[in-house]
Amino acid sequence: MSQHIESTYAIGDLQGCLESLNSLLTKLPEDCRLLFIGDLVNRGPQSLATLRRVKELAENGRARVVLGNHDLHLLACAAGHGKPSRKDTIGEILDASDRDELIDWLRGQPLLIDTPNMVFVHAGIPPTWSLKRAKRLAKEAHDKLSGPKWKRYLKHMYGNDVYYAGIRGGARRRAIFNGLTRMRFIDSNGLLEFACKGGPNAAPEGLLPWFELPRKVNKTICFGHWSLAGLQSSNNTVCIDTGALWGNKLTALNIETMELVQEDCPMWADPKHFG
Ligand SMILES: [Mn+2]
Repeated sequence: MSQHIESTYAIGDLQGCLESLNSLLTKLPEDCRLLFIGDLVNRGPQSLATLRRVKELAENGRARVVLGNHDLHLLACAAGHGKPSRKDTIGEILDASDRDELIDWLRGQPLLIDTPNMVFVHAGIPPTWSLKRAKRLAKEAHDKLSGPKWKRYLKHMYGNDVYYAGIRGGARRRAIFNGLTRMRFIDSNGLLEFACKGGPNAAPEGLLPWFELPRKVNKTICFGHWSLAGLQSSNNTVCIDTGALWGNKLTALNIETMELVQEDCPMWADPKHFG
């Protein structure tokens, strides 16, 4: 007898848009599983309540999460490295009574989830990385973040380092974070470029969206992070960040059938200002 298996929906970047999430969930099957593609918080209106909600869904066994760059930024601030900027909306989390539970839960989440048909990661997988390398580096960062020395690991998190064999120390962790959670454009030498925040069609001279380069990973990569790439499936990738934050849509993708369910969202920020 075949067992009933609940369907799974991957959900795009929330960035604190709790009402949009709640509305979207009413359109999905009640028993479905959820997989959040990262950037649960920041820039949007309800970062604290959103984080509490996703944590609750995860602890009820209904949701899984991969970490995004904004989630890592929150963890770095919680670790005492850096402060929220003027546009950030994570201050309410840092001030919350349940801050420690929220932060400890968040830092225990992975940077990559691999399934038989698809691999899930916030920004993508650099074209020169094999799936084995991506999983090994994601696990390395996850082990550090979920371990006792996590605060030290998040020191000096920002910098444009790119992975190479033998890379060590701060450059190594930055290369992992950059490759999995920040990457958009890439040059012909495989170097990542972070200054340009336009859409894929706004590529500066000599740069291409990472997903247009020949790649070592054969499996479909589902990612978020690049709302100006919008909902698109090209070259065996699918981007599900569709700009919930800036008045476009929050997207759920059924990862077995590729059915899409979307929610129209109010505008909270200018798309050029979210990084
Ligand atoms: Mn992001």
